[in-house]
Amino acid sequence: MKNLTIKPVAAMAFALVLLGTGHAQTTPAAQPQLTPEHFAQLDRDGSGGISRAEYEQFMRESFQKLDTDGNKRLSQTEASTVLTPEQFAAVDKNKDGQIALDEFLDHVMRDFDRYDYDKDGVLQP
Ligand SMILES: [Ca+2]
Ligand SMILES: [Ca+2]
Ligand SMILES: [Ca+2]
Repeated sequence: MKNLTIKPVAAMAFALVLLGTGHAQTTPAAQPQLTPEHFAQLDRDGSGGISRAEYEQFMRESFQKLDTDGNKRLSQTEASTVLTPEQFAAVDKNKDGQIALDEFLDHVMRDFDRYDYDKDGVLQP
């Protein structure tokens, strides 16, 4: 086992910002730190782990919060609090300059799978 780092969860940048604890405005590329408090907010049912469903639900809500004009797409401006231009380009698969919900979920759920080391569908603290 080499990977002993405690969850450098990239997508958690979204979470931290939307939980109001991040400082992504000034340091969007900074490695987010998932504290027990953040974890507890994502773990809706208090099971001690973050399931795919809990994660997806949170990310859907996050998307809606970021989408300030409600057009179901994130512009660079709307996403600027959580994504660097490079990250935005990576999520914007079809390169139309907007992040649609499916592009967003595709990206964050891939992160979920990446950090779910034991592949049991749940992120443990
Ligand atoms: Ca849970
Ligand atoms: Ca929008
Ligand atoms: Ca797009």
